[in-house]
Amino acid sequence: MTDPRLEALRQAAPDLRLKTDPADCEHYGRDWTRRWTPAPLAIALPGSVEEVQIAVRWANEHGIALVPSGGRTGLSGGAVAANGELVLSLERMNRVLDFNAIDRTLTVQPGIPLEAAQNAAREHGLFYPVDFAARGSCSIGGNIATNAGGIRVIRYGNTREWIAGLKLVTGTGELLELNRGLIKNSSGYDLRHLVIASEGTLGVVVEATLRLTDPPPPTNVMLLALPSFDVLMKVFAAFRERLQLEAFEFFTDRALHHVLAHGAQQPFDQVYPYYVVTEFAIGDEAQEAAAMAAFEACMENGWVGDGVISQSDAQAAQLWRLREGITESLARYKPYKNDVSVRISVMPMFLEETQALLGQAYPQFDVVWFGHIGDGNLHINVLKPDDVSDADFVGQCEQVTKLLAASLAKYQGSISAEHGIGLVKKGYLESTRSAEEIAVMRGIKRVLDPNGLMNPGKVFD
Ligand code: 2HG
Ligand code: ZN
Repeated sequence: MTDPRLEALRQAAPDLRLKTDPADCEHYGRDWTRRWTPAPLAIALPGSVEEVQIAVRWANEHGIALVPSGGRTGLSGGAVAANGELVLSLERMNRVLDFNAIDRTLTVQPGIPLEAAQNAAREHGLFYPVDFAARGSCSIGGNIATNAGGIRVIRYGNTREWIAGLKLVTGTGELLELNRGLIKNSSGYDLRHLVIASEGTLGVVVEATLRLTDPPPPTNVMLLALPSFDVLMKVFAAFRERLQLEAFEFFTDRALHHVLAHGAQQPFDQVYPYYVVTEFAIGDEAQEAAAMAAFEACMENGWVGDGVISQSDAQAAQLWRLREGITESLARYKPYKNDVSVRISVMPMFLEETQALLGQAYPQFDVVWFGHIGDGNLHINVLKPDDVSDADFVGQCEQVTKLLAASLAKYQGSISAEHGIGLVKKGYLESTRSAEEIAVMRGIKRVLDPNGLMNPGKVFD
């Protein structure tokens, strides 16, 4: 290693692992977006909070930008390092530090995968409810950075709800301990919540205390086939009214087509244009009867054309695979992704308008819709045809996203429901946040990161 700046870092922290191999730079320099060419200066893998602090102080001394890095399963370019940054991978800091049965908390290092944290909670008879398909590879630090949502938000809320406390190394290398696991704390600004969803722009999360809850009741999973789009919110209302919903997810026949092509099993003999996977509590007979009543009401109204209810855990997993396998089944088409949200009450109007907009704007592209409809969150994946160049494709999709952003501004929605702004959505931040709000965000960043070294260029310039 010849770069004198890296030599200085090695001397300051002899146990800090540094990687500069082109293959490592490629691997650690990007997330699931494939738009940017990774070009970091190097990768640092700290093993302790002190090493993170040393790296941050070193970055300030040498004016080098830092990109905090978790599982890099992000979809907005938040963990991309394409400009000579030092990637600070937290993957070695992946342990459970403490379980407190009385507080019902689990304290973890940021590099722990979501699934490992879920399993640790389960081993103690408790439940960490944030959940989504990337659970095996994403990290808790990354979940905090984006305020990750997923498939159980309808019941449990986003990551934010489950962070009882966290430790942050700021952009100047100070260690802040935020909220300390307290349930009640009215002692001024709650800086913990500023850090959640800040996408590594305010500092590096080096520890998190997760709140745990009771394990969920026994549940059933139902797959519903819908004859048209406009009945979707009616089906949702019918189920929500009667059942304690743990999840309510929708996808289109195009989504199903790709998941089936990827190895999943065909659920119905007939093809329907829209589908819903819903999971709900069946703790007692009354709840089971309510589930059947919701289903029958939808059938009678013609809102549902067919349905299947899981008879075993294996069948439940099979039904879930139809929804959870979508992102992976689309990856080879380099999809352009929108991740938008509006309030549930305006969802029917917004969906109608968006469907018309996208139908006109993308007549030639395969557009796949799915998402957490019960949370007002829609994922739109536009698939790149093989014969269109990356640049042309992104250019066309950006034009449509401008129109979508205008519609979101009208409905007071968000250009990023759960994936973050990163690099991908920063051009549309103004559709979701006022100029005054963005100015306040910039001011906050200046306080915690005065030299602008923490994940620069992400969220805003
Ligand atoms: C999901 O809900 C994820 O499956 C990924 O948020 C969404 O790939 C996407 O657009
Ligand atoms: Zn999602």
